[in-house]
Amino acid sequence: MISRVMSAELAEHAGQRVTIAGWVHRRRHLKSLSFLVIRDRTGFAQAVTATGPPASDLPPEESVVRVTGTVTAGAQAPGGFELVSPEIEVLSEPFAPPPFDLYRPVVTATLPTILDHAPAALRHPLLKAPLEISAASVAGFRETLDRLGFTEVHTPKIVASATESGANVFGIDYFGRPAYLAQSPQFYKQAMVGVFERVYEVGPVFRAEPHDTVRHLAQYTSLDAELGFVRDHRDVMTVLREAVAGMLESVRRRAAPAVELLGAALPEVPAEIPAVHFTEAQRLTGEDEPDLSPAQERWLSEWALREHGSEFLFVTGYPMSKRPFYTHPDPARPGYSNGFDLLFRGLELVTGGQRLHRYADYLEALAARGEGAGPYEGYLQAFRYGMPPHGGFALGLERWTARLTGAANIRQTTAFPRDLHRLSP
Ligand code: AMO
Repeated sequence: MISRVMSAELAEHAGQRVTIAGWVHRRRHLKSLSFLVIRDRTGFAQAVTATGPPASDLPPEESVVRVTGTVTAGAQAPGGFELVSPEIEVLSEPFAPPPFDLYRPVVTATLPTILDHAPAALRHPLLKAPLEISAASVAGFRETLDRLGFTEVHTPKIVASATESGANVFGIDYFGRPAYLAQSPQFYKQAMVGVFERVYEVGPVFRAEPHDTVRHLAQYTSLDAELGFVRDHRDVMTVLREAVAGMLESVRRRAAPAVELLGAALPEVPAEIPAVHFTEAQRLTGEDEPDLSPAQERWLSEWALREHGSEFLFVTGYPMSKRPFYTHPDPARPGYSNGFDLLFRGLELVTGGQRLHRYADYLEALAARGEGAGPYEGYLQAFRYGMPPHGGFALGLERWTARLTGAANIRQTTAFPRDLHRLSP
């Protein structure tokens, strides 16, 4: 490693001559003083030259430099300490200026410009912050499920059949055979319940979404969990509540500066998240469509906040006709399922539920939908050999981060979004 002190540690080295390294965030010249602000992974540090070159002679913004100087208290410096009498070594000179000024406290570029120039643009603290919150959320998800006895699994993303409905699946040529990009690890996470009882996966999933919306991507990160020996979907909802609470706790602990920079208001997770049955949700919103519209989801979220003081709301018991064939019916209400969604701040964040677990039930469910078992043979193997009652859920990471940070567009919450139009960078 290049030997260096991190910017956040300068105070521990007061009076010493140390070396820091990072990117030139900003050059400035004030009277006879020139300032160089260096950005590293822990924050910012400032170097001051009293008699040195004017700002225009300092290495330009986004140069990668090593700066050796004496750590001295400086009231205006980030963290209260700065480097004086610096020697500057340039490790890499930028070939071109960044697409917009990365040092300005506000982002002056439009979203398309940001996305077109993501490798540089994401260095801006405001654009990096959602990614820090996203990373902290995943760490909290893993931590919580590890604690609850789950095993992390990694399942194939090249698969032989669609899981969530044929319509929005990407087809690929797999050595001359048709194959698909996985829309969800659904079948594999269920199979792995037969191996580990409790599993989770953090991975990419692919949806050929034909619509350009602020909440859909063609590739997103799915936080999936699946667990055996449940009584019904309510046990899954309890685990999901724990996972969400753990994600928030981790964001508070690991990403506090990003939360503060964005002014993000983090929600409280109620000890028990309020739940309404699908039919009750329809009654409340005064509509009886077979699915909930985005407008109904927004209305229900406002209702939950008003009536229950909760930014989260479970909607349970979706109609069987609106759920995939693996969904377990509600034994007490014909036509309705043991499937649920979790709404968060007006948006569907999670889908989950109890699954069928008997082989014969799968054959019957497929037949009822006019489908043969053929394409699902690989999947159905798990159920030939004994599976416990089980269920699980999938949480869309980018939607979560968007709702936490107040990002209007899901594209602001992932480094290199893929959508109808965007394949590069
Ligand atoms: P579903 O298809 O509802 O369920 O997806 C689960 C969650 O993933 C997110 N999501 C998306 N995020 C960004 N862009 C998209 N195009 C997109 N589509 C979905 C949402 C959604 O709630 N196998 C089931 C889950 C399960 O039952 O375990 C499934 O995939 O946040």
